[in-house]
Amino acid sequence: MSEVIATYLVHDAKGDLQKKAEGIALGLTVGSWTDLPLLEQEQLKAHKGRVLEVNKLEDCEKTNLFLGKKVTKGEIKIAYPSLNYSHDLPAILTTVFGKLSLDGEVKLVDMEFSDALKEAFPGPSFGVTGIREKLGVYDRPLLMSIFKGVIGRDLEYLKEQLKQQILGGVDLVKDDEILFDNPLTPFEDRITAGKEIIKQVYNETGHKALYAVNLSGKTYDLKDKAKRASELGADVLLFNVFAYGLDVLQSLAEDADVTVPIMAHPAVSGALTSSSLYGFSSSLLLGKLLRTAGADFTLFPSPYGSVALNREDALGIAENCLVKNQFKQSFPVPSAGIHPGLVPLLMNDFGIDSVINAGGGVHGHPNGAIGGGQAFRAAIDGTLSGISLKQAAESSNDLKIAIDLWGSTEVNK
Ligand code: 1AE
Repeated sequence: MSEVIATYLVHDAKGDLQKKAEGIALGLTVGSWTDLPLLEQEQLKAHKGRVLEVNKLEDCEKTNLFLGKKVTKGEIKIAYPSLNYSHDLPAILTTVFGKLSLDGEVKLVDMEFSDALKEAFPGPSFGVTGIREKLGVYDRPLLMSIFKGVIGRDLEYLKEQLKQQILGGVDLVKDDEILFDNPLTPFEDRITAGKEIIKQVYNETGHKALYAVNLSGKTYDLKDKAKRASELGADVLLFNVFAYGLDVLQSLAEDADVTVPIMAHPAVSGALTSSSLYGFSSSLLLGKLLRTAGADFTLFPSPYGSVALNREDALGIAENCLVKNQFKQSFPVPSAGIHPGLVPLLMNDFGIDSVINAGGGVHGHPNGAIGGGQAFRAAIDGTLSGISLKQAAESSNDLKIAIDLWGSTEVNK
């Protein structure tokens, strides 16, 4: 049967989880049921939401105190027939979590799409394998750095910053998500300038890199801009998906004239995921749904830096990016406040198929962005060869300086 199965975490003051589940399943599909004449019940049967599971979870005193009432905590699963909605995310999300999202005590933790329904979605166009092929790097996590302090600066400044970062050995450089189209560094000029620098460094050193330019502006202008970026040979489009919507990402990803990988930034998503009581789980929103809608990369806060997700959530995102299914894999990109001393923890958690992403941890290095990039690369190589960061630092002064400045955490296996 073609359907979506939604899993919710619920907190019910009435203490009757079964009744709550039935109320949701009917309320979001055919409405009241038992009052209907039998003939109508028969006619509407195929449209009715079905409660599949109701599991009571251990009560949480902290939640009761926070809400100022005693609630019963539970997890419920409901199946929504795909007959009820067109096969697009706006219709599906409105069905499974439309008005229900306003309840304030229901969190959507997972959605399972039947195979027939998955066919309506593109998944990533390039995925982990396609990005690795572009770079020719197959055996280690990728390293990304971020333009920083570029607002109010001109193209020459950006070019120099890009050059320094790539010379440090990073594989990708992304725009800061707060750099929009502007007269000093217009979108198209950033693409052509970026290509020029990348080519120059490649000719000098043989090191390949990709630049992710921030695709921004009004929703209805995005497609034309993305197509133009493709014509100009942009490497990657950075996209603040949650300022627009998942369906906008999908329409870019499935457009045949947009021939560039898409990197999803999590800006604004915290408003949708941060509560333990309501909103979306991070693994669903930043993992499964971004991948389904076509993100080749998904950025999210790692468990260790300045803005941290809890470890279980961060691992859940990565799992949903990489689990084998009919879509290509998205690259998980644990980010925010990352420095070289965190590399063993990140590689232990996220493995080889991930991107280590750092802004301040590259630019804040006393030897500049070149030193920062090289410190990261030494940390990655050392961790891959099974030695401690302290040992790796014996042959990399940049790594030693980074560890002295920011500290390090080893992983004991
Ligand atoms: C979760 C996104 C991280 C990001 O985009 C960013 O700019 C991080 O900067 P740093 O590494 O914290 O300086």
